[in-house]
Amino acid sequence: QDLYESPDYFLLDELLTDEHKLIRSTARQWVKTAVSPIIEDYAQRAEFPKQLIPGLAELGAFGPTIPTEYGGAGLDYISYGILMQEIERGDSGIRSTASVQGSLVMYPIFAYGSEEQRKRYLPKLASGEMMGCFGLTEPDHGSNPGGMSSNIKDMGDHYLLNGAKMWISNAPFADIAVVWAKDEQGKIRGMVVERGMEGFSTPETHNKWSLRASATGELVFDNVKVPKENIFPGVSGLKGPLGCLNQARYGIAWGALGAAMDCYDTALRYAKERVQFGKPIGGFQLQQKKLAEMITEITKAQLLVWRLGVLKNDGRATAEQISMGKRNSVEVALDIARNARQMLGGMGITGEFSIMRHMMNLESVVTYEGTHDIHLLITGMDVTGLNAFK
Ligand code: TGC
Ligand code: FAD
Repeated sequence: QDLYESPDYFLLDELLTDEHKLIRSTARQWVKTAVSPIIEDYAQRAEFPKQLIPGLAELGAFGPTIPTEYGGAGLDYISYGILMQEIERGDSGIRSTASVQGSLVMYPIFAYGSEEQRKRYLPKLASGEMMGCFGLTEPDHGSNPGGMSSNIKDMGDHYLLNGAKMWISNAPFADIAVVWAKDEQGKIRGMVVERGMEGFSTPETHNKWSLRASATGELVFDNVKVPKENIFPGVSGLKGPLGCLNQARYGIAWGALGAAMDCYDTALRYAKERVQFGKPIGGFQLQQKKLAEMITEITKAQLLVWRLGVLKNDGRATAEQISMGKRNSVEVALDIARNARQMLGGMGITGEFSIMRHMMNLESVVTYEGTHDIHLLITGMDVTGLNAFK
């Protein structure tokens, strides 16, 4: 028995396996019982609910596609997408924590790390015993990470790391950070920096109106000695961090739809119950237009992400297709959140309902992992062959 209505206008459940549906109902149950009752309070207080970490780990949300021999869940990409969808139905900030841990910390260690690095970090990250963050963005280099100024200097038996990262999810409490910095040849290298290393600090970012239940911070490196065995041997260049972003952006393409579905479900229920001028507001054409457009956009986006998942399972999804999926889902979700909020009138701005929180969260989701504009330019370049970035 499902816990609440879930839009499935085109019977897409028929495209899912029994395992996918089991993963979905398990995640849904967990979100309903562990996340929904507490999340508004944590968001209002701007605090990350750390007690959710073991539950996320148990669901397999940390490294869903990482092989089981390293502690990952060994699932396919549709399962990964479903997990992100259900978690973001609860809150984008909680999904962020899972995205960062799985796609931006575990994935690079798995894909670019040495066997020793994999064994040292992956099982603890999968179980949530160790938490990680991902440092790419800098104060002066957001959309253009290739311009980064963080750097490492070869000192013989170790590297000396200097620089700063900004807007880093999970930074205030992470045990390790996957950090990208340029070597003396100007090549971008990835490495694991551990909390406690001298010269490494993680000041928290305050006063966010968005993603309030997710902890955000800076990473500051002041002559940090990074042992050579902490550098990823398997990659150099911007394709290293961008390869991780493909993984996370894919999850967001599914995740944002979870937030959209929650807003739609809430608005639909409210429209049937709220009476004005003697009838439910859902009986007025203007409100029906909003609901009809919401379910249409959700359905189109569901089909897109499902197909993206199939391509990803086959190893055929391109970075450009993932960009289109991320951009479309977040735009759909943000439009739906804004319209759903209006449908609830004054009640829409309160914490009694989840819509305003989703709406504010999605303002970060539309910016991080590549802004709306950047993903449009990626599609533009793909179809024209012409680079409009610079
Ligand atoms: P460009 O010259 O195009 O490419 C440099 C090298 O990278 C390769 N490449 C990719 N590889 C894998 N996946 C991709 N998506 C790739 N895109 C490009 C490319 O083939 C090339 O390789 P090689 O071997 O020739 O060197 O790079 P550019 O400097 O022109 O930049 C391109 C651009 C603007 C698209 C890229 O930099 C970009 O995507 N910018 C947006 C930055 C971004 O998304 N930052 C996200 C930070 S992390 C984050 O936000 C986490 S939020 C987490 C949460 O809480 O959920
Ligand atoms: P800018 O790059 O300065 O962009 C400003 C505006 O200019 C945007 O509208 C952009 O679309 C536009 N613009 C930029 N370049 C072009 C162009 N060529 N053509 C047209 N328009 C352009 N980063 C991490 O590394 N790790 C994290 O864990 C992480 N978590 C985050 C959590 C939150 C809550 C937020 C808000 C951000 C997070 N980020 C993280 C950073 C995020 O990825 C960046 O904010 C994002 O990439 C945009 O960079 P910027 O903020 O510097 O904006």
